[in-house]
Amino acid sequence: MTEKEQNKTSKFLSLVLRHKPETIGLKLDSNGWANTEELLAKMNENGQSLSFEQLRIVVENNAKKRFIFTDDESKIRANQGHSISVDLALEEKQPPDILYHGTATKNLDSIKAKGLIKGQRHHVHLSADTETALKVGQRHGKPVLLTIKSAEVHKQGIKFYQSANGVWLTDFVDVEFIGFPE
Ligand code: HQG
Repeated sequence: MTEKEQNKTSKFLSLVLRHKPETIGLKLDSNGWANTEELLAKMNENGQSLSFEQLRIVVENNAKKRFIFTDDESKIRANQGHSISVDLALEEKQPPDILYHGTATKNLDSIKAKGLIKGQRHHVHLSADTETALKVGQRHGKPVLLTIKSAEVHKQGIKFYQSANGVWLTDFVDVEFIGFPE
C-alpha cells in the first residue's frame, strides 16, 4: 500500500468511524466500536476495496494513531474526533500546567469574544507540544499558537481527558486562561 492509498483509507475510516457510518450502512455500538469484519465487508460492498491486512497497516502506520482495535482485533473504533454521539469512556485526568491549541488567525476575534468552544466535535482539542498544535492550526488557515493555562482551567472544575492517542480533550476554555501571541 502506498502512503497515498493509506491516507485515502484513513480519511474514509475517519468518515465512517467518526461522522457518518451510515455512508456504508455501518452501525457503531454505543462506545463507538464497529465490528471489524462488518466494516471490511461494507467498505468492499461500497467500492472501498480493503483487506484485513491493509486495514491493519493503516491502523498501525497512522501517524496520529487515529484508530484502535480491541485486543482480539474483532472490533475497531476511532480514538477521538467524533461528531456522532458515542461514549468513549474516557478517564478524567489532571492536565499539565500548560497545553497548546493551534488555530487560524481568522478565528482569533471570535475566540477572544467567546473562548475556545467545541463546535461540531465532542471536545476542544489541545496538544501537549507546540509543533503538533501549529500543524492542527495550519489545517484552518494561517496558523497561530494559543497557550492554555490548563491546570488553572482544571481548578475551575472543568474536566480534562486524554484520548488513547495522546490528544488532550476538554469542554471549554474561557478566554481568561488563553495566552494570545503579541
Ligand atoms: C476553532 C485533527 C471561532 C478552533 C487535529 C478550530 C486535532 C473557534 C476550529 C483535531 C472558537 C474547530 C481537532 C471560537 C474554537 N470562535 N473559532 N469561539 N473556538 N474555534 O477541526 O482543534 O485529523 O473541529 O480553534 O489534529 O482544529 O481529525 O478542531 O480551528 O487533533 O485526527 O474552531 O482534529 O485531528 O476545528 O482539530 P476542528 P481542531 P484529525
